[in-house]
Amino acid sequence: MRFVLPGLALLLAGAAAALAADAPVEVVHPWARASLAGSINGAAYMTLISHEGADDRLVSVTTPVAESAEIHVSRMKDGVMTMRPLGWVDLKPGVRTVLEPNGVHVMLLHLQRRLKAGDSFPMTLHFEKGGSEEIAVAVEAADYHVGHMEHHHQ
Ligand SMILES: [Cu+2]
Repeated sequence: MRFVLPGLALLLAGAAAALAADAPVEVVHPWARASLAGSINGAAYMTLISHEGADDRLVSVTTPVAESAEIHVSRMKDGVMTMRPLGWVDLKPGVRTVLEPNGVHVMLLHLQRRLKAGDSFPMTLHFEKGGSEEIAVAVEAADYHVGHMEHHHQ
């Protein structure tokens, strides 16, 4: 057994590399907040790692779960969290780009249905060079992220 485990680890590492090679941009833990009562918008987050040899950009996002999806960035201004649209998200080869609460996020405008914890929905990421990538976004409990709920459009 002593010698089997390192071999297995190598195999798994190989499998992960093969998966990553299939998609130019690796998407780690795509998730969205469960809808609060009365909320019509939502937000999705993920970590992007480009495996291309050159810079790329996430330029747009589409999903059937919302009327439209926009790339936004949040920032604290005078004690209030505000956000504005970003034209794109820059990706550097091999560098983790994190979309997270209080930072860059995918804004889901006019949700077509309530997002419930445990559900998932499809989303397509469009990259400037890396083509398009279909992912499944997991819906996670909203109360897990209390404190990041203040969203005001400028
Ligand atoms: Cu937003």
